[in-house]
Formats: sequence, structure tokens, C-alpha cells
Amino acid sequence: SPIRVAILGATGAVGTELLELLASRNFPLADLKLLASPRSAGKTLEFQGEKLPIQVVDGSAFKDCDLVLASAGGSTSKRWAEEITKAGAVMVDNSSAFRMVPEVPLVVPEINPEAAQNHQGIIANPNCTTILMGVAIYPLHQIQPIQRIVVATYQSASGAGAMAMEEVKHQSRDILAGKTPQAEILPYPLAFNLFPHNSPITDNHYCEEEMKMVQETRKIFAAEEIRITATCVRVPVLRAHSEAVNLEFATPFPVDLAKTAIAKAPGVKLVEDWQKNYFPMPIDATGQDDVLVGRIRQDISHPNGLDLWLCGDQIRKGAALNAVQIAELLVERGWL
Ligand code: A2P
Ligand code: 11C
Repeated sequence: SPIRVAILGATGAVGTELLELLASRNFPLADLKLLASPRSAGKTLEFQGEKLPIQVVDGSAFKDCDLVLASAGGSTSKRWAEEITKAGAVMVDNSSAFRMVPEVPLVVPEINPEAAQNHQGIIANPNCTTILMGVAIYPLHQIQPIQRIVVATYQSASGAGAMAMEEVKHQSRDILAGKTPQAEILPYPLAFNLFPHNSPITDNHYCEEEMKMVQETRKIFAAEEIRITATCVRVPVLRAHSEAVNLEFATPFPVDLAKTAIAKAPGVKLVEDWQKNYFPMPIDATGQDDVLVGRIRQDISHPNGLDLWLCGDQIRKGAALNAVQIAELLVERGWL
């Protein structure tokens, strides 16, 4: 039966994509409520040709909801989680607030759909870089367990929200006009520049984004033993993230087997033209559902190593699409 849905953070980069996906994927909607902060009071958003009002979130907003897709930041998720679950709705949360809580499933439908079954009202959507890497390498992990991952990311502005995307455009215009670029949303100018990821640095000198890749990947793969190290970098790309991934196995992993496995896995697309030196690029991944994977090659420094390169739309599979796929999974399996 049709579902009563609310989007918390409907005006954001991920929120507007959620709206688009619910429409284009014909999600079985009984009702759709758009929620945001007081800054958005009085605004509307278009959905299937209709103008829907944005409501300022409050305690009564979640009555009459079956499902809440939340993408308004961790503190907003924490603020409203209890109200949402008390109202009897299931929360699919795109923030990092609950991801590592043991009883909260952390789900990528191509990897661990069954984990969603035992939810207690909250299901967490992983960090974008974790999702994109996960769908690309899980097909290999199923053939032979991955022992160690070394990853470097090239993360677009969209990961810092819609305002950060606008900021990079402004900065680019300013630089081309000979002006000094201003940084307000991001900590430093990103246009014509890059910097190590802007999340807080933790005690071990990794930033939070890097530790999310370590911890979330292990939880989703249900493989605490995988050794993972990450270096996360913000680059002046608008929407899609890229990642250079080195994998180590217990024995050699044939490159051809890796290519076949990735080519037939759900959610990924093999993109390689060695003659033309054409491989995944953020502009090609933008707007795509699939994670593009290429440059799959033997690691010449280690007999049991493989290298690969991937690009994925941070707002789509990295966030909104994965959340909608979780919602579809709940509906299909009757787990709402
Ligand atoms: P608003 O537009 O009213 O500020 P992004 O990730 O693109 O920056 O988007 C963040 C989303 O989260 C926006 O929809 C924003 O709404 C929403 N949001 C931010 N803070 C709050 C809050 N305190 N309560 C409700 N929604 C919030
Ligand atoms: C980025 N991955 O690209 C971040 C944004 O834990 O959901 C999302 C952070 C998160 O900056």
C-alpha cells in the first residue's frame, strides 16, 4: 500500500535529489511532506508539476508519516529521531549521527540488504565515499576476502552541501575576474585549489571523513578484520566524487576475474578504454545511478594487490539514491 513520506532537509542538495528520485522511480507515495528549517518558511518546491509548501519542522510534523528520509545534518537528525520513531515512522537517516550505533543497520542495498530487516526505527545511510567504494569492491570481496584497503579520495563540493557548490562557482568567477576568492562555507578557497578534507581531525591524526571510511566499510561488509587506511581530499569538482583504491588479498586476484565481477555486479559499470586512455571522470558520473569503475590493474608493488579507480555521483548513489533504494527495499520486503 502507498507510503506517507516526509523529507527532512528537503531544500538541500540531497533533499532536492530525493524529491526527484521519488518522482522518477515512481515510489508508491500516499503523501509527501517537505520539512526544513525556519529559513525556508513560505517557500515551495515543485514535485510532479505541483508546488508543494515547505513546512518548518516541529514535533507534530511526523504524525501521519510512515517513512522519514532525513538529510539535514547530524544535529537535526539527533534532535528529531525520537519524535520520528515515537510517531511510528521509520527514519532513513543520511547523517552520520547513528551510523555506528550497534543496533542501527548501516545499509547499502547492493551489499547488505538483509541488515535492514532488524531495524528498530532507524536505518542509517552510509557516508558517500564509503557507499561508492563499497559497491565497487564488494563484488571482489565476495570472490576473495579483501585483507587491506588503501584509498585516496577526490571529493567534490557537493559533499559540503548546496551552498558549498555555489561557493566554488563564485570563487571561480572571482578568480577569473582577477579578484581574491572568499571562503565562507568551506574553510579555504576550493576553486583552482584542493585541500585535505574539511572534517575535524581526530586523536589519531586521521580526519573524521577518513575514519568513516574505515569504520563504516567494516560494518557494512560485516568484516571487522579488514585493515583500511584513507586519505580524503576536497577537490574543485561540483558533484561527483572520485577514489583511487588499492586492494590486498591473501593470494593473487586475476585482473580479468575482477573485471568480469565488476561488469556484472549491480550498481557499478566498468568504464575502460586503454587505447584512448579513457576512464571514469566526475563529469561522466554526474547524474548517473551507477558507480563508474576502471583502470583495474595488477599492483606492481605486491603480488596480491589490485588497483582501481572509481567515480560516483555523490548526491545520487552517495546519498539520495541509496536512501531511496533502502526505502524501496523496506517497502518490497514488508520491513517498514
Ligand atoms: P534550510 O534550507 O531551511 O536551511 P545542504 O546539505 O545542501 O546544506 O542542505 C541542508 C538541509 O538541511 C536543508 O534542507 C536545510 O534547510 C536543512 N536544515 C538545516 N538545518 C536544519 C534545522 N535545524 N532544522 C531543519 N532543517 C534543517
Ligand atoms: C563529504 N562525505 O563529501 C562528506 C559529506 O557523513 O554524511 C557527508 C558527510 C556524512 O564532505
